[in-house]
Amino acid sequence: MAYSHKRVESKWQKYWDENESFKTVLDPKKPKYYVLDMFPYPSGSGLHVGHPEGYTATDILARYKRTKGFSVLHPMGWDAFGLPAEQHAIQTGTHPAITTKTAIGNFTRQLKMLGFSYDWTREISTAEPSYYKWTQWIFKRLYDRGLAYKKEVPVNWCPALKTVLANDEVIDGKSERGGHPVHRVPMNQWMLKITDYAERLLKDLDGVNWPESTKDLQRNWIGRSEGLQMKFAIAGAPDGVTAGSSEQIEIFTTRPDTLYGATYLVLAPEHPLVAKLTVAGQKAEVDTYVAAASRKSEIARQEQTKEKTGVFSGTYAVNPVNQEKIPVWIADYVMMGYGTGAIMAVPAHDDRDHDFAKAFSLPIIEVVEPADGAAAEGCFTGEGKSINSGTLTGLSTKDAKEKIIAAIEKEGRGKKTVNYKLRDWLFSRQRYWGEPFPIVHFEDGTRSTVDDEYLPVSLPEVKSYEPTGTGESPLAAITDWMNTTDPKTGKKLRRETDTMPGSAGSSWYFLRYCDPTNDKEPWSREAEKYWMPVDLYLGGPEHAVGHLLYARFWTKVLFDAGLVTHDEPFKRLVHQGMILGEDGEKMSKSRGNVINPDDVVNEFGADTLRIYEMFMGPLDQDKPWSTTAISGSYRFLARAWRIFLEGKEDQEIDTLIVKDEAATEEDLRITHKTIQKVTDDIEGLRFNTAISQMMMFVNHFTKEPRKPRACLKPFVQLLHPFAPHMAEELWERIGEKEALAYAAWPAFDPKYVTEDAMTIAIQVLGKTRGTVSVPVGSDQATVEKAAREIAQVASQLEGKTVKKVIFVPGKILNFVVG
Ligand code: ANZ
Repeated sequence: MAYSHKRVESKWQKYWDENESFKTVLDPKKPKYYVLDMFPYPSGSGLHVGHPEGYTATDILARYKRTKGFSVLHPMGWDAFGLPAEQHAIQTGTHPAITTKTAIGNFTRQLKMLGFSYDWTREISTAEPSYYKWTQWIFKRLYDRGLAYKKEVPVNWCPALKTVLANDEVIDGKSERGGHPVHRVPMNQWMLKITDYAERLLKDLDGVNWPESTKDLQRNWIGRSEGLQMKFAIAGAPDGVTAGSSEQIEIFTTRPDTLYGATYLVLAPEHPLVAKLTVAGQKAEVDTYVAAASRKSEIARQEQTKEKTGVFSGTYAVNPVNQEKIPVWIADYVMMGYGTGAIMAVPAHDDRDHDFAKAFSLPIIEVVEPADGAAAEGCFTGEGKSINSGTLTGLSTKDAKEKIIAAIEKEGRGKKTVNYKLRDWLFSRQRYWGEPFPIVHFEDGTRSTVDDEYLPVSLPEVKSYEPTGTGESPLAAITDWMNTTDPKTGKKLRRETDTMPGSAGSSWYFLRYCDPTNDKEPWSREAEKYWMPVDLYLGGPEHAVGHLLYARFWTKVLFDAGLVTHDEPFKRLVHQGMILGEDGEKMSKSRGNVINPDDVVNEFGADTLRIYEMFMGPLDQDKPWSTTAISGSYRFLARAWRIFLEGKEDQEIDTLIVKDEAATEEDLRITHKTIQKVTDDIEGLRFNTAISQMMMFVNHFTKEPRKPRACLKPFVQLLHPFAPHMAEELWERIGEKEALAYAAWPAFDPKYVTEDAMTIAIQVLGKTRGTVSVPVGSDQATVEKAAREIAQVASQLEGKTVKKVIFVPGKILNFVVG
């Protein structure tokens, strides 16, 4: 083996570490480039091969931009609070801080082993008091701006596990872990008013360079709908119980044009009017139904295919446009959390209402037809033209909406409304391993934030990590931490015992990297202004909504508070695809198809792993691992190495054969073409094709005996972002003194990269009279024109008739004259 990756890689990793080669300083004279990876949760199992995919891509950019004269911010840190460390603590009693520290140590070793050029002096961890101090500080700014409040909200409460569960921890009304029943119960929770920012979060997506699919996911999540909110009067029930009730049912509809087709109303089971409007005879049935609905998840309730269930309240309302009495039903396909929690049902034009009306034999009245008058198949949910709709009949959907909205508004019965699907952010957890809130409660029930000078509110030591069973966090069991006194007034206080969710610390970490050791403020203005926004952010598509939306929200709040200068944090976003197992399935322990990066690096080296993961295919696509293909990447590097060493296999050889000899035209063409292609491809994140081009370069110089410095030196520079260890070693061996990591990126000479020319022999009656040089792929007409301009050819043709022209593309053009 000609190349000892172990020796070379550890040599350069040590060198970078000792020299702090990638330490970044703010240099106002230089342009900046901020390239960021989504920081990892330091799990006990270490890196998987999916991590280095994104990290190599950003490392290539970071290394490339440094050589282009940018001041590059390329940091790494740890999203260190989280459930697994807490669960481990419950099982073993080991403090989450200890588990987390061990995991961080392992991650750091692995990242260094891969040669990533992070500025390790900027490392942060969200679970460190010096970091979460500022998370608490930011929470205070949200609180002071009225964006944090406490509210009774329905949460997933699992009595057996004594804890609140996130939606994705509940499957079919049972806990994912253990399969215990989960109920929706109201609990007092911290909420953040992200809904205040719905419109801006939506609108500003237009200005960022993100994958369209991710923007769409955010748009759908925010879910803006324009419609009408209107009130229906109660007609009462035949038994007189609710007759003449002054209650009104307020609904939200995006299709007010279908009002004539509304044949019943539906209340969500949790709607406060359910109890008031249910007649005595229906009470038992309604109570049973409401209880059953509380055990279902929202997702299950909204399933389009699920059989519709519901129960009649016994009461009727009045459709104001035609005075029809329409029944009021209770059904779980209507959600309390959206719009008003009540709907007018139009079974002819809404699928859910249609299924429901069929199931309960309710009337279906068609009030819209397709604009072209064609017969609609089944339930027509599109827009078209109103029919059977009084004064709306004949109008287009758009005009009908406007007309009915104006009429209802005039009557004072409703108003045009914009609704968002986006809900406020449930921001509290009843857990130990999270940021404590900087909040204290007084005996009189009022509360206050903790003064900045007393931050951070540190997590105290606990003996047991189990939740208390009352719905409170383990912090509530530490009474001498929880009960305290105000240092200023001496008043008795009780600390907030909830902690913040995992997404708190990750909603602003990109700001902390700008100025990570500042202990006076979360970041200096100067640092934020210089570094932000992030120029390239790379991470998995699973964060399309949660993290990316929360980070945008906090950035906008901080912008409004005058604390940052940009209101969008991530200018360009890219998702890497998933690396699948060799069997094409998702890697998982149970399938036994997991590849461990430690093993790969040990066998083939970090440079090979980097090259291989970038060569697998386009960055954003899912791709299966291939052991055969990784050997191919290894061989490519071995061949590149051999160009420089005179075929001698001995790794200790340091007589390189790079010479200051002249390069041929062809040598220069392939070199400059490679510079051009690799440069373009790095900018466009097309790393696989950049590597293909470098392979062509290597093939060329493997065949050629010449080793001109003018070609091989720039090649080392192009190789450097991809395979930095080997590149550093070659750089040193060819005697370059300047630091490779900062040596100016090679420029290509356009004269060598213009479309390649080809030479074609020109014959007259089979005898060669000259040659022409034309662009590759030129057609007969082009070649013929060029040929006629050659003097010898022109003189041969003079006075003769060209009977035929024989053209062999790429080779010969023959004039047959008579
Ligand atoms: C009558 C109607 C007729 C509707 C029609 C649709 C089609 P988006 O676009 O998602 O905002 N709706 C309103 N509130 C609801 C709730 N809390 N739970 C379940 N469904 C609810 O959808 C708005 C439409 O969803 C509303 O317009 C309402 O049904 C229903 F041909 O009203 B529509």
